[in-house]
Amino acid sequence: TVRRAVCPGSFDPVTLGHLDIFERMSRLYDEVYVAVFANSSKQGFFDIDERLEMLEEVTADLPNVKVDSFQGLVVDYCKSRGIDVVIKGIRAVSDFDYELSMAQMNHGLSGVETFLIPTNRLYSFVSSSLVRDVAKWGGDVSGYVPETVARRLVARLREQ
Ligand code: COD
Repeated sequence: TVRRAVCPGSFDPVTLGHLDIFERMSRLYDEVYVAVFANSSKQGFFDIDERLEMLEEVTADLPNVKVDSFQGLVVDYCKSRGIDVVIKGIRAVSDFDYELSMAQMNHGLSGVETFLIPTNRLYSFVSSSLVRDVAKWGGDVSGYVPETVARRLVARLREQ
């Protein structure tokens, strides 16, 4: 049987912390789905298509990683793709409470398992929102996001 896992997220934008998790999981699973979940109540900085483009670019050298998007519940996404494991990165204890309750909710809804993976210590303080904020005020984010993302952030902020 094919072992499939999903890394769900907003990825607005993808960071080196996310990418590190994708790479590590691509060695453990036959197929890793990186899925952008549209949050209807949150406008977002990059639109879904731009986030998908960036994800495609940064995972191009990982042949078993598939980029996707979905509107709805993670458990319904899993059912539709035949996925039985959800992967979440844990940066610090502060991530744990929220991830634990989502894992328990998702398990209760459909029996899907969630594996919490400790982040690479190099990226434990990196989040999409901090990256957006630093970039917004002209700070250098090149150590925290892939090059293509850094370029798009600068270009986007110049337009505004
Ligand atoms: N290093 C490692 N992992 C990281 C890092 C980092 N530096 N930064 C973030 N991560 C992890 C996060 O912990 C998370 O697991 C994942 O990467 C994605 O991060 P984000 O910030 O892009 O995404 P979130 O946290 O906004 O995503 C939330 C979801 C989309 C997963 C959640 O809202 C969801 O499941 N939505 C779908 C609807 C649903 O099913 N809701 C009910 C859930 S019980």
